[in-house]
Amino acid sequence: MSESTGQEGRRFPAPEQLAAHANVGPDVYAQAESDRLAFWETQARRLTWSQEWDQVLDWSNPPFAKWFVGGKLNVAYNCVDRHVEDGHGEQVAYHWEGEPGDTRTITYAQLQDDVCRAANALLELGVQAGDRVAIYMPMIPEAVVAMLACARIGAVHMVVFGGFSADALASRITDSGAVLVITSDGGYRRGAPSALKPAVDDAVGRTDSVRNVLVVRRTQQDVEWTEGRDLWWHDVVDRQSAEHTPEAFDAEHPLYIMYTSGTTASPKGILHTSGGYLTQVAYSHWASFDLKPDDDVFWTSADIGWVTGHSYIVYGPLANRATSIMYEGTPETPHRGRWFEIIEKYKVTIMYTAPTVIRTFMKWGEDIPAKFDLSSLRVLGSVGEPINPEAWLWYHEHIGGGRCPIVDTWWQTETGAHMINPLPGVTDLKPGSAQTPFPGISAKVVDDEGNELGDDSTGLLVLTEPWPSMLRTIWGDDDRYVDTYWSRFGKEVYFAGDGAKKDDDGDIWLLGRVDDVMNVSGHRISTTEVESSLVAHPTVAEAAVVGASDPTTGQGIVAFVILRGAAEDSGDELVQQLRNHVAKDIGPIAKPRQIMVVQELPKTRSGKIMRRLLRDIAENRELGDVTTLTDSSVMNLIKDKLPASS
Ligand code: 6R9
Repeated sequence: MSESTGQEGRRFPAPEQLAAHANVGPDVYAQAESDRLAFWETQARRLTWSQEWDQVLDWSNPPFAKWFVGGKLNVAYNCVDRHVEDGHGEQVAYHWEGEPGDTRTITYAQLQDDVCRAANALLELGVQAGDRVAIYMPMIPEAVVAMLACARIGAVHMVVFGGFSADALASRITDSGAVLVITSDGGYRRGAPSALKPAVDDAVGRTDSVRNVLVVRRTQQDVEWTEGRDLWWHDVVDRQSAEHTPEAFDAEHPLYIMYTSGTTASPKGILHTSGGYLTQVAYSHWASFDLKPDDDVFWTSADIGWVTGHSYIVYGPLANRATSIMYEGTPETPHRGRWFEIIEKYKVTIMYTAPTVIRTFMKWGEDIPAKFDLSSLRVLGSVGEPINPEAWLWYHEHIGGGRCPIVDTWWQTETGAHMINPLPGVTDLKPGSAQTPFPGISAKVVDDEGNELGDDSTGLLVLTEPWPSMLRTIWGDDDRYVDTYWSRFGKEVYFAGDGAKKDDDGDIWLLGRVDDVMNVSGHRISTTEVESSLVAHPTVAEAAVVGASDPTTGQGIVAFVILRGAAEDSGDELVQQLRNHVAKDIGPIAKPRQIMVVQELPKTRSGKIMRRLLRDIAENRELGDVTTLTDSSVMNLIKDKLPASS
């Protein structure tokens, strides 16, 4: 990697105290390797099954896997009831913070009552096992209750991020054939109520599978009402009995569909099932974060509309009887210290967030976290994109007080749970690298022909053995499932779509999506590597790099940078300085052809930089689809910056 910070060579050994009491020790890798299936079988025993499986894995028809064949369990029972039965009913499941400052404390016993009532309500509305239920909600506790109520009766939930448009919701409802939509009048966002119900009305009007819309009252906004179809949650759910006997479902019973956008236009409905998914999210949550259910306060800052929310706000933490934080709003409302205030207030011990958030905090400056007591923190996590060493070190120092291991977790909607990450009590950490396949996971770096590469090489990331929380198919489209993930290197090798590099020690560095790996004069250069170098320059807060087609070199490197608050936009001179900095840092081959100083970068609602759009700009094309951008005016800002024919 680049020597940009001069610190990449630094290792951060596991803190002694943490290592001494860690949930998993160094022997876990050998254990998992000696008998992978036995290892996962042991992890499955963390759950309560009403019928034991006959076979751990059926891989007789790849790539269609069945895990814990013949086993039966109820996912909601495992997440809630069993903890109450074990005497932990009074333990807090969620400390919920609304954006306006209202709070709710929900114990496991209350959660059990709420989930049972909601399950009874769904049954009254005629929802049956196997039916699909769309959930389009803000970050309020009813969203979790709705998911668990579905799981409890065997209905398949399909959560759509509340920031998505009516169009996106409509296409997902149609593709999944949802019979019910659970939503709310709205939620709070950046200090104001933001309506949800109008988008549901619009979407449902264009579909024909939905019988009812169940509406939680959150913001008191006026809502249009379709008699006979729309029902208030408080009218239907509150009057139900808090008793409901969970039914055990097959280990392979569908649990949820989560749509994710690929490189093509239509989103893919990723299907996850019950026993294997819950096994791996529970085990990974416990092992990756060293979760101690009696002591820790765990916070995943994602939205439940993303897989990170499903696996590490809902299913993993609840299966492990964790106490979690759930926060409705944005990090800067009503002030830029809001998150740190929450950490201080609830004495959060484990924080899991995304590099884009860290870089935003960096931009705002370390003075803000310094005003709060963050000494409760002991483990930090990162997810969503490669974390550049600069952001890693800032996170480590200014949030983690130099004492908290950072667990950089590589995984995908499709993988369901962590796949490549260090373990906090075991691994010597390297800033910027996800390092090691998770115990029981087989990840390799291969060349274009699928040959495994040795240390010190760059190629494509593949997963060479099935894993319990793997996607089972793309909803309604087995062929697309096979084509997208299991055809490039044969039916038993999962092609992740990410580039990866193995360093001299065999540690894995994720390099971004393969369409983000640039090829300049036949050299492979990662957008991430150039971005890291730029961000390491004292004047740069954030950078996005794309490969723009170039008649001589194949691709040329074009960078978009946001300067740090204090840095003056000193125009051409600074741009030259930055180009030279990268050339010196990585090598002349990585010297950006062009650097543009901008105010903002276009990001998807899940915080990923939309390089496709930047490429369009860099190559002077008409802009592609911007509907999933958080704010499409960002693109105009960037375009305005451009010389007419750059
Ligand atoms: C969990 C999640 C998956 C894609 C994945 C990769 C990128 C996620 C990463 C990471 C480097 C990490 N990604 N975590 N890249 N290091 N720790 O984000 O799922 O939204 O499906 O995105 O995100 O490119 O392929 P999803």
